[in-house]
Formats: sequence, C-alpha cells, structure tokens
Amino acid sequence: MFRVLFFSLFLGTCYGQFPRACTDDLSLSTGRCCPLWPTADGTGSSCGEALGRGTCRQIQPDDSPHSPSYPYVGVDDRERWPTVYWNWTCECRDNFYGFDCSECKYGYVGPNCTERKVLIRRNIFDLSWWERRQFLRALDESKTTVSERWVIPVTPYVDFLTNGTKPAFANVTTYNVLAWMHYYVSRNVLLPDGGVFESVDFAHEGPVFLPWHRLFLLLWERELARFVDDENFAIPYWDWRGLDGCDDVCTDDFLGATPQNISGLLSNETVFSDWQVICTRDDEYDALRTVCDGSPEGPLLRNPGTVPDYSSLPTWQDVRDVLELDQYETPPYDRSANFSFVNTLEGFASPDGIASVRSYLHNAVHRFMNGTLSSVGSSANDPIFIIHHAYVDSIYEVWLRKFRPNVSALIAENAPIGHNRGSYMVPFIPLHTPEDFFTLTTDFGYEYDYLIVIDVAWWEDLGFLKFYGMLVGGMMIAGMLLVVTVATTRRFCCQARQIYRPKIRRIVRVPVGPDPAETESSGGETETTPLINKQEPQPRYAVVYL
Ligand SMILES: [Cu+2]
Repeated sequence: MFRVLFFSLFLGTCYGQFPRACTDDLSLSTGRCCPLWPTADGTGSSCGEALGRGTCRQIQPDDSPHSPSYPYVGVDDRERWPTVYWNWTCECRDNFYGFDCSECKYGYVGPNCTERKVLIRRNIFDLSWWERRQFLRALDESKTTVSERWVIPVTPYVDFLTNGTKPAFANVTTYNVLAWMHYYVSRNVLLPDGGVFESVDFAHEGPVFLPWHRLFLLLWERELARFVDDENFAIPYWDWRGLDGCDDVCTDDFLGATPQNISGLLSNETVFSDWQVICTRDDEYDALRTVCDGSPEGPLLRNPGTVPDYSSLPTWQDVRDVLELDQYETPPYDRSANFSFVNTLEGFASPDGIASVRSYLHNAVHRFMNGTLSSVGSSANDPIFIIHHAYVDSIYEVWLRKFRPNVSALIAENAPIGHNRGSYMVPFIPLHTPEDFFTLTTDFGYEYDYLIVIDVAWWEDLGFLKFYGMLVGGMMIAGMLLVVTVATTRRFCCQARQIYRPKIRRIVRVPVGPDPAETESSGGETETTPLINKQEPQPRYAVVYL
C-alpha cells in the first residue's frame, strides 16, 4: 500500500494543493488530512470540531466506471483522488470551509461565516487606476511570496511504485502553486513499464472543464485577495470578442507589452518581464521520467497573433453560436463530442458544435498568444490566463442562466477518468465534485457585472412580447385620447348651444282659462245637452320660464 510505503520511507521534512499541514509524516502515515484549527484560543481539535466548525470524516470516493480511454489502475496518484495520500479529510459545518474549516465558504464572511458577501467581477478596462494597480500588485506579490499554506509534491508517483523512492515536497510561491496545479491536473502518466501515457487530463477535454476552472478561479481569487487591502477585491475579465490583436491587455499599463522585435519577450517596462515560468517542459520531464519541481525555467513568452490560423480572436458571433447549444455534454463526453456546449466552448468543436481539429473559442485564445499561454501544462504561468478564464467562466454562467440545467445534464459514469459528476476534482482539498460547481455564480458569492444588467432586464429577451405590449399600450393610449377628445368636444358644443337657449330654472304653470272652443260650444243658453255627457271644462295652463 502506497500510504504505508510513503510513511516508512519518508525521511526529510515535508510541508503541506497539498496543504502544508497535511504533509507531515503523521498525516501521511495515517492518511488523515484533518489539521488542528489554527487559533490561539482553539481547543486543538481536528477540523475545529470542539468549536463546532467541522469533523474529520472518512472519504467515500465515487467508483462509477470511467470510459475505457484510461485503461490503467493504480499507476497514477491522481486516480481516486485523494485516496493515494489521504482517506480522511475535514467536513465543515454550516458555512465554514477550508481544508481545516478555518475559513468561510465562498460568498460568506464574518467570524461565524453568516454574512453574505457578493464580489463583482468587472471588465479589466472598467477598473479604476487604483483597482488595476491592486490587481497587478497582487499578482506580483503572489509570484514572489512563498506560500505558507501549500506545497507541491516533486517526486514521481511511479518511483514509489517501482523503487520506493522517498517522497519530497517543495516550497513554491502562491502564484506558482496555482500554476503547478494546472500542470499537475493535465500532465502525462509515467507508467511503471517505462512508457508514458498522454491521453489523460483531469480538467480538460471533458465535462469537468467548466466546473473545474470555476473552482480554480475562486481559489485563485481568494489567494490573490490576501495580498490586497480591499475586501471587495475580485479578479477582472478580458472580453476578447472581435479583437484583431492584443493591443489592449498586452500593454505595459496592463499585463505587459510584447515588442515584436524581441522574440516573445515582454517589455522591460512591465514587472512581468522579470517573472520566471515553471512546469513548462513536459517532454523533458517525460524523457527524464520525472515531474515538475517548481524550478524556474525562463521568462514568460508571448507572440500574439503570429500563428497564421489564429491571428485574431473569437468573434461575437462565435459566442452567440455556442450559447445556442442546449446540451451541456454529449457522448462520447470527450474532445470528439458534437453539439456539446462544454466541448464547443472549450474549443474542440466549431462554434456551431461540430468537432474539429482546429481550435476555437477558449482554445483559440490560448493559441493566439503563441507562447507560454499556448500549451496546457504551462498556460497558467501567464496572468492573462486568469482574465481569459474569467471571461470563459462568464459565458458558462450565461449558459447556466439560459438553460437552467438539472444536475443530470452532467454524466454520472463512462466519462473520461476524473470527469464523472461524482468524482472528486484533482487536486483540490477540500474535496469537491463537478456537480458542486454546476450552479450559478451567486451560489459562490460573485457576479459578472454585465450579467447583473441582463438578469434585471430579462424581459428584453422577450422581443415579441415587447412588440405586442407596445402595440396594446399604444392602442390604449389612443383610445383614451379619443375619449377625452369626444368628451371635451361635447362639453364645448353644449355650452355653445346654451348661450342661445334660456336656462330652465323653474317651471311655473299659469292657468289661462278654459278652452275657447269649449267655451264657445257651451256658451249658448238655448242649447240643451244632457248633463251626463257634458264634460267639465279643464283649466288651461301656460308654461312660463322664469
Ligand atoms: Cu485549463
């Protein structure tokens, strides 16, 4: 058993996305990554259990079958993550979080992690001068400050299997821990028989691509925030739609200019020209049968727009097209999948969803830079990675809000290794599955500025309703105007008529005497008329207007 071998052969000091606190010999020999909660008044219990923060629990990795594209068992330390190293980790209660439950979940702050907090990720060109300086300063300080919380393993797992070499860990800076994570999750497998297996990636070319990078950026954002004095710090995004070149972010005011007369080197005017990359030499590691140890390997390189097929960036229409794909993933759940949103956004299919050998969307932006950003293992060395992936994450968010998928849209088995929805994502501690990050950004306490506007004005998408609404509204206003006009006209006419018509204030009936005809007929004294037929004469009245 590797864990026993690990313990018995471990001789040197080891440090702890390997928490430093979990790489001491006791943690590794017992398989327990349940550190003591680091407070002065703490009781010293694992995961802060005595304070009600969390408990140490045994891991139950998901053993659903993965696709046969990875035909090995027990040859790589990323299989059944993280059981090669630990079988017990902290399970935090309520909104507590972290490998030791000393932090708050994403989106919560306060001593008891009960206060909601929403960070707004904004277009990098909308940052104020001060905000941009904060971002650049956080990048540079993280690049030069050794991480207190994390270390990286530098001994190939195959050496444990074949010759019992003792494991070792290295101290690296915070930025380099993150660059290393991206290398580690995508590197090749060194096989015990001396071969190398390349068709494996625990974060790309499958359904986990978007959830994995969402968590990765959240971790990165939190690590950078430790270097700035701003509780509202959030990483910005780079909206590259329709750009012909990198003239906007590739300047010394942003992430460094790239003078074309110096092959790939950044301008001396930017701090990034002093940076040294790590983990960029996959072929060399494979040939030497070793792994990246975090040593400096040269400067950052960029040659934006110099590859003939990738001389410009993805278009607005490309982004509109990918957002028409309503299925998150389709068989066979890898880079050959057609009409798969995740595969198309990653860039292994044309924007309308047809799998292709050409690169599109996310992949095309990496290739466009023609340098450190352009290969998977090395790409996170270039800080453009962060702003590029923040924008990709925002497209993922637009899709989630548009289609509101059920978790069943994520495949439960037969995806490439590490991509089933229940697999723990490599190499994160605390543990997370892709399912955990298949929900909206608001669940993790952040928003993209331009999506807040879209969310409020959701009705704007209902164009046909808007048309009919305006039509009905217009008719109602016209009707009301007609009624008012008629009423006003009638009132005016009536008043005009009354000028010539006497007003009837009171009607008095005045008797004016009997009917003359009747008087005449009844006036002859010689004529006798039977009394019974004689009608009594009625008084006559005249109407007088007073
Ligand atoms: Cu990546």
